[in-house]
Amino acid sequence: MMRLYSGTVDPYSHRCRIVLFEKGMDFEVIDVDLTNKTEDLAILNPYGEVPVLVERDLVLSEANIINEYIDERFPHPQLMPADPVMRARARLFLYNFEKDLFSHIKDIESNDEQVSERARKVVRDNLTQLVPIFAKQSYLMGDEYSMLDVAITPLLWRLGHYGIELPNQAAPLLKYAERLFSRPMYAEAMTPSEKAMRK
Ligand SMILES: N[C@@H](CCC(=O)N[C@@H](CS)C(=O)NCC(=O)O)C(=O)O
Repeated sequence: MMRLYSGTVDPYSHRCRIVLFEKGMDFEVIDVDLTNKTEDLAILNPYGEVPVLVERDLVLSEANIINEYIDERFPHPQLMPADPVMRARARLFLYNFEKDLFSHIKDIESNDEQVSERARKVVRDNLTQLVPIFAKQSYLMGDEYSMLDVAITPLLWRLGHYGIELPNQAAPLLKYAERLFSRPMYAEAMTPSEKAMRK
């Protein structure tokens, strides 16, 4: 059985939990307290970060790498596109999400209000640039739910928690977020602390 070492409020672990629940497979989630890390996490991941996936002698870190592995191992429903061109585009998109959105989360959580406000603005502006996509399609890669939607969901769920307010023109993006949150397994994939982030 797969075991996922997961942070209870960590957006990257949240991504992996979403995929595990979307696939409807058997797995165990091990909550890791990042303020009091155990030795086994350091052994599994020298960077001391969650998420980590363990399956027999395979130990994987990095949320996107873990999620691609789960997707290939359990292909239904398939979350990465089958076509190589679309697959490459999806990977580039995932990379851009890290650079344009997720890499700013650390700064948003900074105690320096100037740093966090600057980071909030970058994320708000980069998210707003995605809005036109939803004029013609329901999800990021078209009309099918995909890995890109998985990847962005934890950020959209945390907008209020991070103090990010989107402009009125972003209404289609917020509607899209509601579509993501209303997926049948979505609530199951969250920890109690994540559920409490948004009422
Ligand atoms: N690039 C990694 C990022 C993972 C990451 O930053 N995890 C943080 C939690 S948000 C962590 O475990 N930090 C270790 C710590 O806080 O001690 C991924 O995509 O999985």
